[in-house]
Amino acid sequence: MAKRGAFIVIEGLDRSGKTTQVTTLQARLETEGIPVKLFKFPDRTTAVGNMIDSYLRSQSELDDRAIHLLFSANRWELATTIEALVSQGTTVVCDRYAFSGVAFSAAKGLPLDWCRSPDVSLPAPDVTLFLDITPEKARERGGYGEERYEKEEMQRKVRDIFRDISSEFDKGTWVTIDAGREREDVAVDVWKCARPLTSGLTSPVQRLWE
Ligand code: NYM
Repeated sequence: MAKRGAFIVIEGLDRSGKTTQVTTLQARLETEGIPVKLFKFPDRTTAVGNMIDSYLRSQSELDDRAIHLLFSANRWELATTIEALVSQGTTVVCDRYAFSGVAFSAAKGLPLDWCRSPDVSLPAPDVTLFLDITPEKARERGGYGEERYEKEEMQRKVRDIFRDISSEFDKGTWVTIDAGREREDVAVDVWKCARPLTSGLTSPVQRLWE
């Protein structure tokens, strides 16, 4: 039976070094000769992504539920591409996914179940690596940026919700990594989790929250 590629999601709080880790993992996979494609959500390049970008930069206002659905639509518009790549043997690494969608919207006060529902049945990651950092450590790294949500109070709530979400998954599919350490040490842990998946998988891609 032909093996498929892995679907690896890296989630994390702002200032957790997520983008660095995603890029490092991509480079490592390439060095090992494993076909890899990187995705990042929100993908601001699509028509839906343009609306999200404008909202995040406070250039437009949207109802909390409307923006939540746009974030989800942004994933759905790429879901078929992700699945096709994985089934052709490419490993897909994704910078944020549905878990960010739930965590950020629920932190604004929307009900958790409501937040989850538009993302039900998306391709489920084989593993989600959650880069965890305390708001104190994030502050040491120069604090947050200028976009919406990049405030300490919000980040605290988001962190709590990520923890709630993580408790629904078993240890094999959700791994919390202490991202408050040196980037090289974090990269070692990321690779340790990703490596077992790189020899290919035979099980079909699962559906999220089904
Ligand atoms: N974000 C991201 C959401 O609120 N919902 C989502 O579904 C996703 C994928 O967008 N603060 C938020 C989290 C971030 C912001 O992400 C932009 P990034 O990784 O900074 O571009």
